[in-house]
Amino acid sequence: MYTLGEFIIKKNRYCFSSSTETLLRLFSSIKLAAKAIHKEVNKAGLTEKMGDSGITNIQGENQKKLDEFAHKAFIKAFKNRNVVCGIASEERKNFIIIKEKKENILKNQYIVLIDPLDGSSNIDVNISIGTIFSVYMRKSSIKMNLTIEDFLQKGNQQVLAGYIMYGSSTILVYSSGNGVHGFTLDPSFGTFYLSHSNIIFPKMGKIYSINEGNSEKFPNGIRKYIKFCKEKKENRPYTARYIGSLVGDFHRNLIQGGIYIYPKTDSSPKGKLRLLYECNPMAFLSEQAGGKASDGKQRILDIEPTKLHQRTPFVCGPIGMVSKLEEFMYCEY
Ligand code: AHM
Ligand code: MG
Repeated sequence: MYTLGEFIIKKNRYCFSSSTETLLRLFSSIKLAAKAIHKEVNKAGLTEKMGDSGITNIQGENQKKLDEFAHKAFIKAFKNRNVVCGIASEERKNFIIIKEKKENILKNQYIVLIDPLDGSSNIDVNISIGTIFSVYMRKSSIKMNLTIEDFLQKGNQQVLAGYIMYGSSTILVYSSGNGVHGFTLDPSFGTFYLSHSNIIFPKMGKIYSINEGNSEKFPNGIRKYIKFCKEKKENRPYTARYIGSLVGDFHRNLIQGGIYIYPKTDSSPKGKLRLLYECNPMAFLSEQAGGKASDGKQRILDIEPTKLHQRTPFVCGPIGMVSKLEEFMYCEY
């Protein structure tokens, strides 16, 4: 059984844009924060960690205590590891600059965008939640201060993306551009072991995941696609499965074969999910797993970001399923 570190050294070193050591240092931070969150999530009901923190975040949503805990865990873990120079988090309006000693500036060239605890409305009811992360090289010169442009890069520039799912077990799934690999945490050793190598979407799935309660507010193309999913023809009807936790819904669809859809609605004309730290990393993983991700019309990874907390409609899954949905969307225009 490979540990995550062994896997990176032995199998995955050639696909990352920088050195193996850099990738290991990035993962050393990610693993540390993930284990701290795993521990807190697992005893949340006993430690007064459930409920609201009393803060409203930039999204205008009530922040949960565990949202804030997870945010701080990642910031702490990335500090002092000489690898990351800036972080943007769902939980903060502005990006955070990580200052390092002068002699280390050359090493600190990575930008991280993160949703520390996604699906946090599920925390208080013991349902799976997750962390989503996305990593880029900084664009600005190391002699200059970081700028917003360092964070507003297209998804196709990502060098690393992944998620951690705190579910029936805690699993870390990532891609650095050479397939998608999953590692399950053995809590007794505190070690992530390779459990899913080279994950590929099943060609045609049978699951559709969407918050159908909003269907009256969906574009016509989406409503017609849902109707199509329910028809008794070929390999349909599909099965509806929706957790309301992007990481959980994505992970199940990746393993079992299914499409995830969060469209725009009349009340949220830009959709709900955030491009930079929710959709881009999931889109990168989708493509690396042989699938597809779009906003219904355009490839997610080609969208030019204009704002840190920008939203977008989002669809991802096996190529055949996503392309079919796009056909319904095109018919509208
Ligand atoms: P969050 O980042 O505030 O947790 O919101 C994102 C979550 C996704 O995990 C999930 O897929 C979606 O919001 C669920 O939204 P809804 O309750 O509108 O279906
Ligand atoms: Mg989120």
